[in-house]
Amino acid sequence: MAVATQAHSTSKMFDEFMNEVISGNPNEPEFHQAVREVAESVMPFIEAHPVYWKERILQRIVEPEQVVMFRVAWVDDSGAVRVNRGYRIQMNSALGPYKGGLRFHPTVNLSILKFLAFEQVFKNSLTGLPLGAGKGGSNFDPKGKSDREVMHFCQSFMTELYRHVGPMTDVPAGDIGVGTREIGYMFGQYKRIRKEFSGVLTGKGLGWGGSHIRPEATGYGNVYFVEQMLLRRGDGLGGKIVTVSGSGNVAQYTVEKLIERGAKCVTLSDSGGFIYDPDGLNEEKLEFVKWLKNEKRGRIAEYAEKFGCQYYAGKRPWAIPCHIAMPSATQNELDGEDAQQLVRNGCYCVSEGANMPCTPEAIDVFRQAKILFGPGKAANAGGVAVSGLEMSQNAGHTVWTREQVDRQLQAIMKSVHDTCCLYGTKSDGWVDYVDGANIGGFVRVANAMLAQGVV
Ligand code: NDP
Ligand code: 2IT
Repeated sequence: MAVATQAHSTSKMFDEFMNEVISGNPNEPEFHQAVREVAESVMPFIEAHPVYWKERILQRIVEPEQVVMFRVAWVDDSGAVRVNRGYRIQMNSALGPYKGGLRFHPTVNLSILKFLAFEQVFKNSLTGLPLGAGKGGSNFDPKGKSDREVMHFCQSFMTELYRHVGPMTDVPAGDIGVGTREIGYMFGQYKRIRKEFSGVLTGKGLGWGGSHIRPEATGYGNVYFVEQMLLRRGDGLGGKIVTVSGSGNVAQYTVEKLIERGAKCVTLSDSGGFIYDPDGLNEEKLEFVKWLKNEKRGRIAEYAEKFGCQYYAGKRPWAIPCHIAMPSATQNELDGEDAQQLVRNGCYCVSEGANMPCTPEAIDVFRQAKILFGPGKAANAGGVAVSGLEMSQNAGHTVWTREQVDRQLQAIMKSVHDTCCLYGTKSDGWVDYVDGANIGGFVRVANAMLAQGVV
């Protein structure tokens, strides 16, 4: 189905809706940004199907079902008392239990978590799995903290959060600053308080309820999504030069799959700067990155020292010529000028591993140039999809093999891609994946909300 939609709709309905969102949620710029992008795609669809407007579906979707904010007090290694703020945004339960990650980073605030929870609604819908949407976290900074300090923080965090979550209610997972270590400490505390070994969190260790491929899922999934976009043009990944940002969970497994597919990844970054390795990463270099970031918890600059390549302090990798760019660090890390430079340098595919890494100006540049642009809510849906598979395994008291999970992940990414094409193909055959993901994600959750009445 080719849906005739126009980017940047400025209809009366759109303006009325956005004005309400902005005045009702002041000082939340990231939330406004995420809502505006979806509303631009979805409003023409709503205007063509007025029941969604009459039943105030989008107006209900932007209102979290519940927001929990709480004090997290803990004691550091020196015996000093520390205080952080914890959050859980329970955004939408029309499709299943609330589902989405926890982020521990000093920049965390209500606006950032609401934008992430809002994106999650559409992303989780696109997976086709029974997953509602949520997000949470804290302004706690794990950097420079000992394992013991991280444990004390996680225990204090879960001592409040346990009241609000559960395998049929809300199932958190990892995000920036939350990996298997943090999930382990939180799982241990939940089990201790509730006396219950259950699938209350995903991203658990393989030996204690975790799923094969969950650590790999977001990065692998994004590469599978890129393959689908390329395949539609009879193209593939072999020999392609790829720039990746970040060097955490998503970036590492993006690179792993790219190497396997014969592409050459030439950059990685962290909050200090980026490395440029014109020879490309290989398995040995990637093993070093995993050790450096996951065990030593060091800086990406050390890669440049070890392998004798260039490190650019305080810079982002988007000026490096590439065929494909995969931003995989954080929101708004690729702006309009970066986008222009990428397109000028011949980049023809950008796929978001991170959530909202491209600014609205950057997305405008990509859409105007009609390059392949995979928005995060579609391209990085593999992570939450395998979390959904982890929930199924936990509920069935079973463990699937690596091959079984990987096959399902590939099938889900193909289906997410097909949904984008269904709702995003324009009259000239070009696929607007932004419209496709937003409308495709909206339809499933909106119809569930219509069926479930005014709640
Ligand atoms: P990690 O904590 O494992 O890694 C985050 C990486 O991003 C690190 O390299 C970090 O650098 C860098 N980074 C964080 N903040 C900034 C910043 N302000 N400026 C520059 N670099 C920064 O997180 P993930 O890899 O899990 O998450 C990366 C992105 O992917 C996030 O947007 C997340 O929401 C998204 N995502 C994650 C999923 C998952 O399953 N984990 C699923 C879907 C999306 P440093 O080491 O210096 O902090
Ligand atoms: O942004 C995301 O989709 C995640 N951080 C993963 C969420 C999850 O529940 O696995």
